[in-house]
Amino acid sequence: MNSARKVNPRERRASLPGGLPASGSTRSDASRRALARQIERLVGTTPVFDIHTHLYDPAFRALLLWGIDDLLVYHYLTAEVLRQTDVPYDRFWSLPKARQADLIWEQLFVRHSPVSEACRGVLTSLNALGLDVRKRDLPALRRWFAAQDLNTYLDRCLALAGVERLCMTNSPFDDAERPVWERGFRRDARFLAALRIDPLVVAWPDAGAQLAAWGYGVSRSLSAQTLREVRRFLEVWTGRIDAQYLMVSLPPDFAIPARTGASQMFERAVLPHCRDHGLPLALMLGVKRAVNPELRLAGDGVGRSDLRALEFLCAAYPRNKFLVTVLSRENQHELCVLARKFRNLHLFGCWWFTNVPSVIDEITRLRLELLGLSFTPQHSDARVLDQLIYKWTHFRRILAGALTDQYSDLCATGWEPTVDEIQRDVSDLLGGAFVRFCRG
Ligand code: RAT
Ligand code: ZN
Repeated sequence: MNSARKVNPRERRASLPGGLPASGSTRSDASRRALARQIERLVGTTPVFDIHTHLYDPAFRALLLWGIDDLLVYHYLTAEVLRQTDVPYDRFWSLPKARQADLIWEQLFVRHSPVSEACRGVLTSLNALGLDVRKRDLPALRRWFAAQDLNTYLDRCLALAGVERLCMTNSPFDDAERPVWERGFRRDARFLAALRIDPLVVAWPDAGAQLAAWGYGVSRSLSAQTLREVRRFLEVWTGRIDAQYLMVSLPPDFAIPARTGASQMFERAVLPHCRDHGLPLALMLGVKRAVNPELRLAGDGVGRSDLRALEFLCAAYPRNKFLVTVLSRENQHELCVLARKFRNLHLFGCWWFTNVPSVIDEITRLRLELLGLSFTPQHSDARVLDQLIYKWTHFRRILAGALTDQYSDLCATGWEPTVDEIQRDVSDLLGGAFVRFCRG
């Protein structure tokens, strides 16, 4: 990966089509193909800062998931397999991971063609790793993964995905994760932290009971003393993990200002904390948790969010920075319009159910048309290391297609983007704009 490839000035001018074609469509088609190739190369070789994943620094050991069985039992695939079989839910969950993976392989890859985005993704990753997917040989795949050394494999996955740095999702409320932070460890500089605070906002007073057990002087009611202690908790964890931003996912009906605990928690603890530390707050809007609890992690759904809450936040708190993604396709246009109104709002990612090629293509084009380059079009949300490969391979292809159309339209006006200009723009889209927003 080389981000700022040096280009000699002659190549820079020569390699791009120059404005309106002088004569006939042949020149224009050739110009467009050259432009497409150039953009494909730049998008394909620019390193990514993946701003939201569920991967862990290797120091967290077993929490960093990788390999064929974890790829297969990804919750996007468990949702699909539990439609294809009539295995009772509790029977499925009682199976060991490898047997769940067997069932998923059999049902979603062997008995039916693996055309869904989550299925195809497994194959993209395996293929990029040099494995022969035509053989449909799961035991052979397992043998290959069993022979990998994690550290070497980690480097290889990051290189194949073109990911330079990534943000984890770090929750002090997670009993597996918390003790690792408390013990301390040597950080891998490629893995940055993001402080996830859902329970504080959506599960008070249960979260308060946790804080009390950890020695914070909180009560059930959000008294001034309790909110001070919540802020102390945020201080401690922001410092401990060196958080790049705070993050929360919210249901479609989230409202603010409102006479609710969540609203108070935001206005009197979370937002002041973020302001004091100059940290953005990432809001992931529109998730309906546990629509079908029998599916466990795969059981969440989507609803159209009331974006008046976000409008209020951006307008009432101009000194706060909001990183926002919405889960509902129906919210995407409204969200772009809001982002045009507020410079403290940075859109990111095609989240979860919108992370499928047809919807990514639509959302990315809409954002380019309405916002230019001041957003971050994608994050991977990878939960399994190897997924980075497919999530970014698939996305880069869509981004290159959308950019080719945008730059072609520019060329048609007589404006000639240079290679350096396109490289600058692509670097912004793949992390640069995010970094600037966080610093600004
Ligand atoms: O996309 C996912 O993996 C979801 O399960 C969620 O984790 C979501 O991304 C989230 O961060 O809440
Ligand atoms: Zn996520």
